[in-house]
Amino acid sequence: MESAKLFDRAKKVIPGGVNSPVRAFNYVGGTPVYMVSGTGSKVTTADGATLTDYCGSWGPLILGHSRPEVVEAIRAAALEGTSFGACTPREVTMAELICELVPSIEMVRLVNSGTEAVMTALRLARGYTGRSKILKFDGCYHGHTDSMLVSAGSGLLTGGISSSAGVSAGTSAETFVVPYNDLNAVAALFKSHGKDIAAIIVEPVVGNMGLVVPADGYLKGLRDIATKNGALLIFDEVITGFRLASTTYGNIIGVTPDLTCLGKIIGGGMPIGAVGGKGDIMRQLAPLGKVYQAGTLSGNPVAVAAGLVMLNILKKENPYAGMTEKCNRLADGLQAAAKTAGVSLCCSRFGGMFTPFFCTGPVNNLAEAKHADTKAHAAFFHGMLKAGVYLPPAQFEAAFVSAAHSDADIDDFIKSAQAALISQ
Ligand code: HOZ
Repeated sequence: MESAKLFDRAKKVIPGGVNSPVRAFNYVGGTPVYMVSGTGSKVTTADGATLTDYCGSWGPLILGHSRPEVVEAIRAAALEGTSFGACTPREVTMAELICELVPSIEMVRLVNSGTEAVMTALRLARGYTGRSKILKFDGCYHGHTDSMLVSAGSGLLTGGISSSAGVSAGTSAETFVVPYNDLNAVAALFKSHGKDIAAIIVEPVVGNMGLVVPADGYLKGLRDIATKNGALLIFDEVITGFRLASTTYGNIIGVTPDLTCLGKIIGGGMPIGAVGGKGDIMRQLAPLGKVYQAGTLSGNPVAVAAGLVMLNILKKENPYAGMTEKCNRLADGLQAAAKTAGVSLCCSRFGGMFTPFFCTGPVNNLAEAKHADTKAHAAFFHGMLKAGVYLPPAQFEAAFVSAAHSDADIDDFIKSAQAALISQ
């Protein structure tokens, strides 16, 4: 198998053979599948297989792989020049479009990834409030900046690493952690430490402990507590921004964060990120203010070209109801297949996102997510892979339905799931 051969070569020169840990398949067993191309909902592998892809580069391929208009924008931008390390016209249009689509974002700074967006948001929150502590939630993942690796989700969670080595005790001590979906825990923490907390950061809908949906009133409750205590509220919408509508989730539900972090989702598959929010906070950034942030590739013209075209297509075509409908049908079909097979399964779903948790559920927080049987998940992952369906290779991740998934894809998913679950 070509993938296995590539992985053997990779392990000699790349730590663990991968450039991002979840890809190593350590959590499902076996060796990673190497992707060589993708069109619409399908990817082809180095082994010559065609798979229906529900990982979608972890969210940003809302229009599917290689949407022609996006590819053409990348090609045209690259012909004009791949990087200038200087101002370019398109970054202005991109910033204007983000501010138009997300009213809580009055000003925006483009960066290169969600991790960078979060780093910048935290620094801004500390600079603006003059406070040092940040509150995050158990199992939420905000990229790999040091202080956010405490009790983090995604690859750390799946790998059983509660906090990364190499993060100083001093840095970890700046992060408070409480369970997600528990306003009382937040209120209690603010009672004892409210004067030190610069910001609450949250994935408004969590994708990184598997998909976990906020309880009614939870995000509004966070807003109220932050406001009452002079702390900022940061929504990490690296997964949810433009995934549920052509705006942020905060805007959909009418809860206004002070800052919003966006990531790969605004790049149409190219590396990009952004942090935006209230003007008086954003104006603290250098060169206007004293909070420093910089980057040669920030606002890279090729990434911006791809993102602009994708965001404009999303605005025009509004594919969200269709994605939600397909995702619900997939999740219902999966749930029914599990019932028939006698497998304990709770399929979380929200818009075009889903996670099959292998436990009875419901899953409202990390403690409940951890009830999932990861061995059953691994068996399901491989059963689906054999049937030509590619899912995120870890239990504690969200999967994605794109606008390019067809009704036939969903039918095929359900049929494959029925067979995979019966043989578990
Ligand atoms: N941390 C990402 C999932 N939430 C995985 C990134 C990747 O492996 O590409």
